[in-house]
Amino acid sequence: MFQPRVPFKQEGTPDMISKTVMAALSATLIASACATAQDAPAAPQITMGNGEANMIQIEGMTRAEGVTHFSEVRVDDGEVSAFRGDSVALTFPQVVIEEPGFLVLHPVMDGRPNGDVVSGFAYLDAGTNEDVTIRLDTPADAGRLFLVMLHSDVDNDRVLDFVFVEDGINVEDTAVFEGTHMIAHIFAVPE
Ligand SMILES: [Cu+2]
Repeated sequence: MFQPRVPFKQEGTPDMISKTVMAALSATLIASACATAQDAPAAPQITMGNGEANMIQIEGMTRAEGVTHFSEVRVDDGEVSAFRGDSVALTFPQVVIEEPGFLVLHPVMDGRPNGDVVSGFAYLDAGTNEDVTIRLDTPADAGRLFLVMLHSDVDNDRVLDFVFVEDGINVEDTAVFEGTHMIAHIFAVPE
C-alpha cells in the first residue's frame, strides 16, 4: 500500500537522507500511498513525517543484535517447525498514537520503500509508548534504509491485519494519516 515510483540516492548523513527522501517522496506520493482516496482532494499532496496527535521519534533509536528462536504451528495439518537465526532489534524511544495500532517497518528495496512487505512490527497502545522494540529476522546492518510508519488496529484485535483490500492499495489495518500527512519516516539503521 505504499509504492512511490521515484528512486533516490543514498548519500550524506542519515538525517540528510531522510530529509532528501521525504522531499522526493512528498512530491511523488500522489494517491499511491496507503491513503484513503475517497476522502482525499482531487490531487492530494501526501507528505510524510510526524503529526499533532501521532508521532514516531527516530532520534535516539538504538539497534541490538540477538538470536531469534521461533516455532510455527500450522493449524491445518498440525505440523510444527522451528527456526533459529540472527535477529536485530530496533528500539524507538517514543511513539505516540491516538488509537491502538502498530509500528510497522517496510524495507527499502532498490532505492524504493516497498509497502507490500512487512519487515517487522510492534503493537501500540493508544497514547504514548516508550521504548518500542521491533524485532527483525532479516538483515538490518547499520546504514540500511527502512520506512517506519503507523497503522491502525482497525478491528481492535491486536493482530496486524496486513491483508490487502479490494483496491489493492490499502490493507485492512490502514496507515495512520492526519489529513494528507502520513505518519512515517525513512531512516537509516544506526550503529
Ligand atoms: Cu505501511
